[in-house]
Amino acid sequence: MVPISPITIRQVVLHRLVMRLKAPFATAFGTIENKEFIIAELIDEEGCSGFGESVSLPGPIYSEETVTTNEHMLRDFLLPLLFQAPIGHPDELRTRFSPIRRNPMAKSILDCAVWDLYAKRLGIPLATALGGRRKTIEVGVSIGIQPSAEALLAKVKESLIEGYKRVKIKIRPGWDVEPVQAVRERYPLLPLMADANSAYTLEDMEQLKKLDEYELMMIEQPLGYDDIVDHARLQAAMRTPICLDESIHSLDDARKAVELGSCRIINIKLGRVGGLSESIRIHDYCKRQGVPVWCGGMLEAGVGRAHNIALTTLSQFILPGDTAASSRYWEKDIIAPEVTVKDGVIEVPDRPGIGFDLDRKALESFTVQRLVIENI
Ligand code: OSB
Ligand code: MG
Repeated sequence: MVPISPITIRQVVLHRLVMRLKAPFATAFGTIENKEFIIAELIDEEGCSGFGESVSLPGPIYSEETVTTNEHMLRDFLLPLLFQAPIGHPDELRTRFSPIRRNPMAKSILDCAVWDLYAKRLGIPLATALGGRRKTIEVGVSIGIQPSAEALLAKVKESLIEGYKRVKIKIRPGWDVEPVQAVRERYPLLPLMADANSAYTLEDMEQLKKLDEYELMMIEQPLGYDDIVDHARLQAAMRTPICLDESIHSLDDARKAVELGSCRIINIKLGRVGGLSESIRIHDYCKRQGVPVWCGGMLEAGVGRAHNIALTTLSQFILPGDTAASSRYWEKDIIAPEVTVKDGVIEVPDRPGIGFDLDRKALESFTVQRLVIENI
């Protein structure tokens, strides 16, 4: 690869958007109706723009970060560090941001935008810059908690008609065996999994073990959002593989969870782990250990979706991810073209960077605030 000259960020625009989901998304931690997020646009000395999208929710209900804490971290801590010196390679941000404790979702916004800019300056797709080889990626759907088994079966049917081949359903105490059994009875061979979003404790062990009967691909994050100890006890008692989502924020977390036997599969969400550089480190470790990974989602708009697609081209992403089509969530997305899925497959764009253009008119129409920050 031809080396590039170091990147100097001249200006950053923080676009804050609110987009209404086509349908409310219900999980064990609450229901999401509107997606509120930041698109960070980093403009370099050549006038080239890189984009990153925040994945935190308006409230601290999935993790402790929120859209407003992300904005605070960006303005008061992370952007001053970004402006300090030119960037030779996106990886350098990991050390540059290391004095700032946690706040991975805030860091990830800039990490993703710098990776986009870096790939654009090299004139190559982001996927290629990350070391990904796949030209297509496989994806599934995540179906929120439904009012009844019939309603759930209708949603599953709809997804299969759209061509998706893997289905994840959200569960919680009182809505676990019934929905899993209903879907499994109707579709005996469907690749099916359940996501509990931390709604259980070890006291629920017997109930969780009942799920072993239904040949699930995995059960995602059954226990505490910050736990890897109880999960190891549960995994030892269950046949179904446990996949960790909420508990994994870094390569170290992943290593400790694998060493303890807390999970057999890892969901990598680039926001939750601080960006693409840390995602690659976790990916590479899991590949060495033979632990399958897949790319999780946070109901992203187009920019976040594009980063997820690029990440999923890495070789250890051997299980379908949650990056479904734009039209599953949005009447209108902020990128052109929108993300489309055919037979459960997304074609990886071959244009430089994230490979999708921002639809400036759409971006404008969802923007509720714009902050322009100069590097002086
Ligand atoms: O736990 O994977 C999760 C959405 C918001 C917050 C957490 C999660 C989810 C999803 C949806 O499951 C994934 C998606 O379709 O983007
Ligand atoms: Mg999850």
